[in-house]
Amino acid sequence: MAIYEILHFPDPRLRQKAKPVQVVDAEIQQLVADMFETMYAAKGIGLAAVQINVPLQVIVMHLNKEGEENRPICFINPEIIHREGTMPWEEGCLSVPGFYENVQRAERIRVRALDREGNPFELNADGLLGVCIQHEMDHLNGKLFVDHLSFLKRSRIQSKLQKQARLGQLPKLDAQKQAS
Ligand code: QAP
Ligand code: CO
Repeated sequence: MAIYEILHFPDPRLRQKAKPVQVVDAEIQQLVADMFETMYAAKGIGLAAVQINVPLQVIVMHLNKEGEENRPICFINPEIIHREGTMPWEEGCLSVPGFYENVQRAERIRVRALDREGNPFELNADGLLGVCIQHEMDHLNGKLFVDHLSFLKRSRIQSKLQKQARLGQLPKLDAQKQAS
């Protein structure tokens, strides 16, 4: 098991387009297990492989909503085969920490994918599950929820995260200075 580093917006590696998985073998199953571990450690509800710099069509999800569908789910090579309606939903993202904004999404979708054993399944989804699937599938196309916002909102989020990343590096620079 391993916990991966999650890339943060505006890292250009988040723009990679994920390739379909050819065979769900032991290596992919290890990736899925590591993605769950990484997502739980970061207290997320969904994670796409692109977010840990693995450009493959793999998504893990575990909604922590009481009473509802709350088992871990894995989607390999997912396709949305039906969508209807539109609605706004407030989204966040492990790659855009600290920011939450409304995004327009389909109200209801039907998804086809492979599970972590490589078996095909289909699923109808609405509410948080439906939104989360659409959000994670965007990642597989190199797209982030901030791309659905206005240029101004996205630019503000980008500069705040870049500033935070710079400040986050200061202690390391200090340590380097002290060492030299
Ligand atoms: C995608 O997002 C999602 O800002 C999954 O500081 C989110 O797991 C789809 C997280 C909401 C639909 C609705 C975000 C953790 C986790 C943060 C996540 C943060 C810590 C986000
Ligand atoms: Co995300």
